[in-house]
Amino acid sequence: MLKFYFSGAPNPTKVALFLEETGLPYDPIPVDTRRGEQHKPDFLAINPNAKLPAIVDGDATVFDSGAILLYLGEKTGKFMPANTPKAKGELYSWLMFVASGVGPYAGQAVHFRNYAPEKNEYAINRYVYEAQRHFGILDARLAKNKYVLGDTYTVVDMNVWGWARLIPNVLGEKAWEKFPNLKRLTDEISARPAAAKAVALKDKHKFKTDMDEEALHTMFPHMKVKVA
Ligand SMILES: N[C@@H](CCC(=O)N[C@@H](CS)C(=O)NCC(=O)O)C(=O)O
Repeated sequence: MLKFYFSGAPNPTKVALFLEETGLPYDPIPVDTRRGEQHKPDFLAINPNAKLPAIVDGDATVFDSGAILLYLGEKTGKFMPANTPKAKGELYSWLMFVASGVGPYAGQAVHFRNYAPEKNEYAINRYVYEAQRHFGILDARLAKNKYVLGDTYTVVDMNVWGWARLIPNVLGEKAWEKFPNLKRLTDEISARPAAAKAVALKDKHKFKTDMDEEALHTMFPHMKVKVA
């Protein structure tokens, strides 16, 4: 059975959404990042980048949420756009846009707002600005299309949902006012039974919740290593 390595964080939750939407049988394997389990050799053999999510499906090992969504979409043929060059061009572009823009900027915005030891206004402004700009691009796209790729719900919407549902944490409580179209999509997906199951998956395991020194140092190792 497909092994799904997960935590309760945004990137694994997108993959949980796909698995729940399709009903593909899977074995959920918790990896507690606040206890440093992502750095254990057994897990590094699956994802050398020491992050969640990852899957092992027969002899295939896949890590990075966008890659996993694409892999599972191709494997099942579900939640994929038409198999045409035009539709594939859009699929790859928007998946990579989320992977290289939305995720990293939103993640850094949260890091500098909540976890950096000093409040660095320049860093906070840059990352919040860029996260907001990326969500704005999605919002404009969704003003014209029901879903990111057009008329149908696809893996790209799942990839977007993983971060968009956390917009208040990334940009502040009032941020939804700026993205009414993205809010419509996010609310629609969050109301699906599969989304409720994906979000609830973390409750089946007792993940560490404290962001104590052990957690900070294991998730942000640069805090104790000076390289610049
Ligand atoms: N590009 C990766 C990013 C994965 C990622 O940053 N995962 C976070 C949770 S959302 C993680 O495992 N963090 C633990 C750590 O950095 O130690 C993806 O999209 O899957």
